[in-house]
Amino acid sequence: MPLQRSNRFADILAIAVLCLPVFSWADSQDSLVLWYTEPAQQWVEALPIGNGRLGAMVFGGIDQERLQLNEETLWAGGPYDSANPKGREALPEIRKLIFEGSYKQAAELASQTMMANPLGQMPYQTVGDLLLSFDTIDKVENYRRDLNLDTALASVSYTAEGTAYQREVFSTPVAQVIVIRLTADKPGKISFTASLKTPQQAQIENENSNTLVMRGVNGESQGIKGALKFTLRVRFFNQGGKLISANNTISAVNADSVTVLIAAATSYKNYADLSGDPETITKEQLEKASRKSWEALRNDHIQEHQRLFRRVQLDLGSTNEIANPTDRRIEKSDLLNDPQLAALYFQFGRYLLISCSRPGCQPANLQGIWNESMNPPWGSKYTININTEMNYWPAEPANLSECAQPLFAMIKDLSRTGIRTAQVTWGAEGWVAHHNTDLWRASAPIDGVFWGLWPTGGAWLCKHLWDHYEYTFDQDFLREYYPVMKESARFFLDTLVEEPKWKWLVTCPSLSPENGHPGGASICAGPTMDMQILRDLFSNCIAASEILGVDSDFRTQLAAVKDRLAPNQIGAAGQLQEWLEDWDLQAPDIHHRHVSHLYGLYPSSQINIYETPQLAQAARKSLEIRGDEATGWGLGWRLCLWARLHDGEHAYTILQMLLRPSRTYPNMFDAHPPFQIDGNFGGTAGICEMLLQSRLVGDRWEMEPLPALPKAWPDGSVKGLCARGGFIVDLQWQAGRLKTAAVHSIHGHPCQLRYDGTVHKLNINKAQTFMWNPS
Ligand code: FUC
Repeated sequence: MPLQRSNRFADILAIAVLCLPVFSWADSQDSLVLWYTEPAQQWVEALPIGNGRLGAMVFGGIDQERLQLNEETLWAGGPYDSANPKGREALPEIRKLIFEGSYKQAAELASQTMMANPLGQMPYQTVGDLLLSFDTIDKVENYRRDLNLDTALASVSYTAEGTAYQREVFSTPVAQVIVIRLTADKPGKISFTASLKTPQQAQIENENSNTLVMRGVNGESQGIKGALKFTLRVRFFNQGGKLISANNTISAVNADSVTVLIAAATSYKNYADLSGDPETITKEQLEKASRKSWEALRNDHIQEHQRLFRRVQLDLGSTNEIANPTDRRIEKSDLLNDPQLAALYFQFGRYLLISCSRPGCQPANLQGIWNESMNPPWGSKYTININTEMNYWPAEPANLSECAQPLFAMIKDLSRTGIRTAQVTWGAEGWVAHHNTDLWRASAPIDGVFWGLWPTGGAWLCKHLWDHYEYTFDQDFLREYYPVMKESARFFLDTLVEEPKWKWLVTCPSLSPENGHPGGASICAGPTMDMQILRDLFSNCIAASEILGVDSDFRTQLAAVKDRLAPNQIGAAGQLQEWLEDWDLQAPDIHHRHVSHLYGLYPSSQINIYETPQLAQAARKSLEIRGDEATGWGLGWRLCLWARLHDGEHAYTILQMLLRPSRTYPNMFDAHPPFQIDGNFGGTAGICEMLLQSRLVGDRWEMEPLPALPKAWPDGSVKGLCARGGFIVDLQWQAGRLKTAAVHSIHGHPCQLRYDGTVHKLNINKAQTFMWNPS
C-alpha cells in the first residue's frame, strides 16, 4: 500500500480498515508510539533508530541535540586466532580427572591448556556523537519527543517564543544514511552549530562548505592490534539563511529548514577481508542520497520499514493508561494492568530487530547496534550460551524471518573459523564455537574455564538453521546450510566420550552454562543442556540429509550415537536434573539466572506437555526451584517456558516483572542491568508463545491458538503470526475464548488446530486461508 505522506490519516485509516477491523486508526496510531515530555538525560532515555547497520540514539535536547552514532562493524582489533594448541594433548587427563570427580584439578588443567590466548574477545565500540548546539531558549512549551514504531521516525517538537520547532530523524535502509530534518513554522528560525566528538583515534575536519568528516582507525584490545579504518561524513543542506563551515564545525544561520545526511562505514568486508574503502563508500552514499529530496528519502524509508513491520498487528485490550507518556507507564507497570504497554513492548521488539538486523548486516549483538562506550558490558559481543539465540527467538514467529539472515551468515563464518579451534584445541574434525564470539568470529573458549569451556555454542546456533527451514521450507537455504549443521555434528561424533557410570555418550569437558555444581566448579561431563542440544542437532541433520537425499551412512551413524546420549533425568526433588548427577539442590546458586537444562522445553520442543508429561512436570518443578526473579533475559526465558507449560497466569506474572522499571528502562530497552537487548527479544518471543504455539506432530503441523492466554487479556486479536509448517495465523478472542482463527497455508502442508483439548484436522490448500471457529 503506497504511503502518501501528505495524507497520513487516510493511510492509517485505510490500513486499519482493510487489515484488521478491530483496530481503529486512533488506536494503532497511539499504541505504536513511545513518547515523552522531556528530553533524554541518560542514554537509556534516548530513542534508538537504525537501518540494520547504522544506528543512532536520539536525545532530543533543547539546547543541544545529541545523536550518539554506531556503525555495526566498528569493533576493536583485527583478524586473530586465539585457539590454544595445548588442549588436544591435555584432553585425556582432563577427562580422567572429571570422571573421577576431581573437578577443581580438571578445571585447573583446562585453564592452562584449553583456554584462548588472549583470554577475551574484541569489544564493539561507538563511532562518536553528532552534536547540534542551539542558542539557549528561556522558555519552551509543548515539548514532546517520540519514536513511532510504525514509521521508524524519531521526532522532537516544541514551541519557543511563538515559534513551533520540529525535528525528525530516521536511519534509512534504502539510502544507507541517517537523515535529520529541522524545521520551524516561521522562516529564518533554524540556527545551530554542529560538531563531532569521538573517543576513537580520529581526525575531524571541514571537508568543504557543507560537510564535516571524521576519519579514524579502530583501537587494539588485549594485544590484538586495530586493523580497521573508518569514516563518518555529515553533510548539511539549508533552505534559506546560510551555512558557515569553520573550525571543525558547521553552523546553520537563520535557515528556514536544514536537512542533515550522515554516512558512516569501515573497511570491514568480512572477518578475513578488510579491503573496504570507507572514504569512497561514504562519499558515494552521500552523493546518492543528496540527489533525492528529503520527502523521497523519507517515503522510501517508511515504505521499506512498513514492508516488514506491518506484517503483525497486536491488540491485547486497552485502558486509559495510553494517555500517559511511556516513561510514566513503565514507572507504574507493576501496579497496573496496561495491556497496551505489553503490546507496545512486543512491537518494540519487532521494531528493534528490523532496525538492527537486516539481511546483509551483522547480527544483533548484546546491545543490538546501540552502544555509546569503547568498553561496553561484556564487550557488547555475541554471547552464544543464550543471549544471541534469544535475540533471534522472535524472528520466525513474529514474521521477520529475513531479519535472521545475519545470524545465519555468522554461523557460516563460525563453521570456518571453528575448524581450527576444533583441530588444535580438541583434536577433532568439524567445527566448534564456545560461549562467545565477536566480529572476527573467534571460536575458542574465553573468560575462564568456569564460563567459557562449553563446546556447544555452535551446535545451539545450528538449531536456528533448522527452525528457519521449518518455518519457510526454503530448499535452497537447507542445501546451503546443511553442511554447516553436518560439520557441527561431526565435531561431536569426534569428541563425545563414554562416561564410566552408565556408559552414556557425553560431552566432556563441558559445563551447564555459567552454573557451578557442588564439586566446586562448573566443569563436568554431559550437562543436560548439551545432551538436549545434540539430540536436536542430530535429529535435524538426519531430517535434512533425508530431505536432500544425501549422506545415508552419516545419518545411520548419527542415529546410533543419538540413542546413546545421556537421557533427561528426573531428580529426587522431582526436578529435571541439570547435570548427570542429581546435584541441583546442592548447587551453590539454586536460583541461578540461566535455566539451561530447560532448553528441551523452550526453545526446543523435545519436552512438551503432551508427549513427555513427566518431563514437562519435572521442568515445571525446576522452574519453581529456580524462582521467578531474574534480570532481563532470565525473565524473557522464564516467560517462554511458562508459556510452553500453558500457564498463562504465571507467564503474565513474569511479563509484568520484565516490564517493571528495574527491568525496562524509560526508552523500553531491557535492563540486565545495564542495557542488554536480549530481554526485549525474549519478551517479544514470549508474547508469541502465549498466543500461538506450533510443532510437528506425526506428519501434521499442529497449531495451538491461545495456549497461555492470561485473564488480564480477555479480549484481543493478533494478525500475522507465523507457525511452523508454513502458516500465517490471525486470531480473535473474546471473554478469554477464541472466536476465530484464520489460518493461511503457504505450502498446503497437512495441519491441525488444537484448542480446548481437541484436535481439529484442517484441509487447507496451498495459498488458501481457512477460517476456523470453535463453535
Ligand atoms: C551470559 C550471562 C550474563 C550476561 C552475559 C552477556 O554470560 O550469564 O548474565 O548476560 O551473558
